[in-house]
Amino acid sequence: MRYGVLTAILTAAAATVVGCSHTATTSTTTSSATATSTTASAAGTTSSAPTGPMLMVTIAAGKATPTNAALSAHVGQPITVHVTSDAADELHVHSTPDHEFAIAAAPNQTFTFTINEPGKVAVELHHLDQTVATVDVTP
Ligand SMILES: [Cu+2]
Repeated sequence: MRYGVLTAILTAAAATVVGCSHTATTSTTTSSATATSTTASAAGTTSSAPTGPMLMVTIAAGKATPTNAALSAHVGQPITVHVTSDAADELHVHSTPDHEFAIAAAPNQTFTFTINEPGKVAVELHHLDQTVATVDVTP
């Protein structure tokens, strides 16, 4: 007879967590077309930051690729997302702290970020509600 009470409590607890918490912290956008020059030429003089993984995202006619690509990176390693899109969207990196980038309807947009804590981090497109990649972050 007491099982009924227990079930009610568990049901209430399960109903709380839904979707991604959308903290409106606008992380400093140090991205866009200006930061592209260094990686292209290997003969550059400034050599310090090790290049991390790169993700190519394409958004066209309401569809995005890839879907949940597997990336791996180390803590603090720069991760680059290269986007070509025909629509505005929002790129959300579910790390702590999170990163949010505004995607324009334009080709060749580059966003770079780092993740400070180990774990699995989802990279989402908010308008299309799609996870384009999950980053496995190791120490
Ligand atoms: Cu999100």
